[in-house]
Amino acid sequence: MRLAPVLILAALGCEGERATPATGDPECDIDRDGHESPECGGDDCDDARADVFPGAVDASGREWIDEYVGEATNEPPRVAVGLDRSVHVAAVDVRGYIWRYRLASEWTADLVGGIGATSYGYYGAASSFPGSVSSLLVDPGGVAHVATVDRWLGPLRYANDATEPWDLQILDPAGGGVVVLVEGEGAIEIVYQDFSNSLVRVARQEGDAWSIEAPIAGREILVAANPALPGVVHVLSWDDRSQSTHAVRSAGVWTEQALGQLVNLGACRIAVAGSGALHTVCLQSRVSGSDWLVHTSDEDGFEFETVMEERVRPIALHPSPDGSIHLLATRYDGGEGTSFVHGVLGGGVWEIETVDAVMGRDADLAVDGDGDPHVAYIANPTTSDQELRHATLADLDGVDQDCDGEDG
Ligand SMILES: [Ca+2]
Ligand SMILES: [Ca+2]
Ligand SMILES: [Ca+2]
Repeated sequence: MRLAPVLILAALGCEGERATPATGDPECDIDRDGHESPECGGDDCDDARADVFPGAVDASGREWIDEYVGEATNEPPRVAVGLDRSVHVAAVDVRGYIWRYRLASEWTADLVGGIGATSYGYYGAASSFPGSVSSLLVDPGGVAHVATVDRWLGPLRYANDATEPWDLQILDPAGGGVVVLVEGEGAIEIVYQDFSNSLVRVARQEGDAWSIEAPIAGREILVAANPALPGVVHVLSWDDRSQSTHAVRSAGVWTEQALGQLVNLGACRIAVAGSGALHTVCLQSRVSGSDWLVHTSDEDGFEFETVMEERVRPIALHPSPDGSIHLLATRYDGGEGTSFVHGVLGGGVWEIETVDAVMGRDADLAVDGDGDPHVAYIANPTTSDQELRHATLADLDGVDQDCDGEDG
């Protein structure tokens, strides 16, 4: 199940099979497969799917398909899926503005706010220092929440789409590091780092106001919430001497467990499965110089097992409603981009596949209610043609991919 053939065919179609007349208007080729929509006189029978165009191959089974979402810069996008299966992506454009893209029947885009590449006065370096989207969460009511800080540890900001338009407000002028939105018990919360004081802060929404407390210590942190139990939050932290602590909040009470020296947690991602187990996937640096992808969970006492004997970097870890855990990782290739690795841990067994696509390291993963993964990523990361794209596993049975009017 590979992306590359789809992309190659798309490119061939672009060269040799473009219908005439071609307007060249980007609005006429929304899915960017080189074939314009019938409304524009083109021959693309589905201009919302880049894997559907004359010259494509009718396939069966499940395959990764990906599509253009919007313009973007090299800041990690965030992806989240609502209970209604709507896909939400938050990303930063080259001017430093944050957008929320939403896929229901088709993609829509709305402006969350500008975090101030320009207001900070370094417009010329805007592509280097835009705002960044730290966290995106869609709550059970369908409201999307965004939390941001900029690269220079600027203020922590927050907005949601419960009202139009978005209103990006400063929540903590002191800012913070790793910022994660979680569904607390009866309220949205933001868990983040207070670098200056080596504390973990929790901001809790109460009506229109926010209360902020710092219940535990922690310098560098990773945060994950239990998808089945709102209010249960796990924090893995480590100090200057790489001594790690696992803190869990349950029923409002924090308990902490010293873990000693784990692997370099800076190269880890964590997630909590529906069973309540905390899973950690890390790129483990070895003395021999060969780095391996390793996995552990608090269920087995943080004993690490090897997932891949390869240098791949975990980007995101996300629980699935079926109890499995999905992993997104990128493989270094030293070239223009990296291919990505998608793994699923179910029943104690890892299933790993490589998805060949040129992409940067800026990506995110979420899993929808059917257990299907959704990836948001920045394509063409080293060029000026950076694109925000969305990839997912699609069922190809019953799809007329080559536009000849039938499947097969
Ligand atoms: Ca098209
Ligand atoms: Ca198409
Ligand atoms: Ca067909």
